[in-house]
Amino acid sequence: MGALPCPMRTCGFPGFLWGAATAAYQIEGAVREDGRTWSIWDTFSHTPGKVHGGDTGDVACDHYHRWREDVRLMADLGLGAYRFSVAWPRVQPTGRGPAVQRGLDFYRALVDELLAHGITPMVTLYHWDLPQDLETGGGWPERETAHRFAEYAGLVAGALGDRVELWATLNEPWCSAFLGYGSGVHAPGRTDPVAALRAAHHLNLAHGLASQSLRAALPARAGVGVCLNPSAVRPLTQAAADLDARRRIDALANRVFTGPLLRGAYDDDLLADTAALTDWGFVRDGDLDVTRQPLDFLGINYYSPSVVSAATGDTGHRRHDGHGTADHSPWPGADEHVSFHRAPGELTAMDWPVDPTGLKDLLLEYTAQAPGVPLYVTENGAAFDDGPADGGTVHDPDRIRYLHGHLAAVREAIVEGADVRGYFLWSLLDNFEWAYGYSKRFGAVHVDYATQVRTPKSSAHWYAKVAASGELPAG
Ligand code: IFM
Repeated sequence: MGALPCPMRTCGFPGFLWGAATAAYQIEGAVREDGRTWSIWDTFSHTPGKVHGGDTGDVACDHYHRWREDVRLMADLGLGAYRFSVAWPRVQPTGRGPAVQRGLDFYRALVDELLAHGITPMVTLYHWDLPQDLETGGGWPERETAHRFAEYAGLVAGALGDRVELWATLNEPWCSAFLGYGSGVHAPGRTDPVAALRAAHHLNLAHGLASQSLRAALPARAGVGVCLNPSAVRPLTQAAADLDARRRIDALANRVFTGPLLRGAYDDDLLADTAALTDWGFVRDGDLDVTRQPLDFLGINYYSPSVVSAATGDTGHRRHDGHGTADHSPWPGADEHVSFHRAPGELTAMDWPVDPTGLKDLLLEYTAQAPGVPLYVTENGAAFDDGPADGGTVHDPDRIRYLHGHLAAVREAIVEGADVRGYFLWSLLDNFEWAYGYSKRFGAVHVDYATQVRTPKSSAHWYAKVAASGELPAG
C-alpha cells in the first residue's frame, strides 16, 4: 500500500512518539511477591460477583517475570515509547512510610531495559491500584489520601527521576471517582454519589500535590502531566433540553477535572446541578490553587463518543453510556435529567461505537482550552473478539481499521493546529480488562493466558510499519 500524499510538511506526524500503553494491575501478576500487598483491585476482584468469570489480576500477563521478553517484543515492533504504570502497593504497600526497595528496583530495571532498546518510558503513577489500607482508612473520598499520593509520587520520582522524563500523575480520574465510588462497577465498589464527588475533588488535589512533589524531585527537563478520559459528548438534537443534558454530562465527565486543573475553579453549573447532594464544603481555601499546576503535557485517552438527550423515561438508557448497566449511576444528580443514546457506528466488543471524529474534536477542544500545552493521545484502541493464534498469526482487521481511522483523525487535528506529540496504542498486550476480566482483548499482541505465549496480531505488524515510516498507509 502506498502512503497518502502529503501536500504539506505538517500532514504527517512530525517528531512523533509512537508508543503502546499498559497498566500494572492489568499485566503484572505477582500480586504477593517482593513485599507487595493488596490494592483495592485485589480485594474487588477476589469478591465473588464483581468481575466477569471471577477473574483476578493474580497472574495476568505475568509481566512481572516476563518484562525482558515484553521489552524485546516492543523493540522488535520498533516502538519508540512505552507508557506503563507503577503499582503503588508494590512500592509503598500500606500507602505510607518508606519505599520497598525491591519494588523500586523492578521499575528501575524495566526502565533501564527500555532505554537500552531506545524506547522512551512514560510513567503513570496511579492507574487505579490504591493500597487497600488507604481505602480501609477512607480512600479517595478522604483528603488524607491526596497527601499520601504526593508522598508516594516523591518516592517514585526519587528512584526513577534520573532516567524517566515523562510523568503522568493520574490515569482517568473520572473512572476512579465515578465508577469506583458512584456506580461501584470498579474497585472499591462503593455506590455513594457524594463519596464520588468528594473522590473527584481529592483526586484533583492529589494531582496538584503530586505535581509539586514531582517537580521538587525531578530535573527541570522532566515533563509532568495527567491522563484524562474526556467524554466527547454530543446532544441528540439541537433542542434546548438536549443541549442542557449535554451541558450536565460535560460538567460531570469533563469540567469536574478540567475546571480545577486548567482554570482553578469548579464551574457554577456543576455546583448548582449537584447542590441537592453536597455543598462541596470539602473544597478548602487554597485547594484550587494547588490543583491548577502548570502542565507540561495533557494526556487524552479516547475510545468512543457519547450521545445524550433530555430524559426520555427509558430506564435502560445507561446501557449506552459505555460504563455497564449497574443499578447505581456514575452521574451524580444527572439521572432524572439525562438519557444516553447509542452513538452511530460499528460496535467494538465492548459495545462502544467506533467514531474517530470524537478524537479529533477532543484534540482541537483541548488545544483551545489549554493553549500552549502539548497533547499526547495516551490511550486509544479497541477490543474485538480476536480468534486464537493460528499457525503463529492472529488476524484482526477490525483493529487495523479502528487504528487507521483514529490515527487519521489525529493527523487531521495536527493539520488544524493541535500540538499532538505522540500516540500510545491501548494496549500492547491483551490483559485484565477490569470488571470484564480476561473476556475482552484490547491487545495488539495476543496473550494465550494458559501458556503466556505472546503473538503479535496483524495490527501489531501494521502499527510497526506506521511507526517506522511515520506515515499512514492509504485506504
Ligand atoms: O483498559 C482500560 C484502561 O485501563 C483505562 N482506559 C480504558 C481501557 C479500556 O477500557
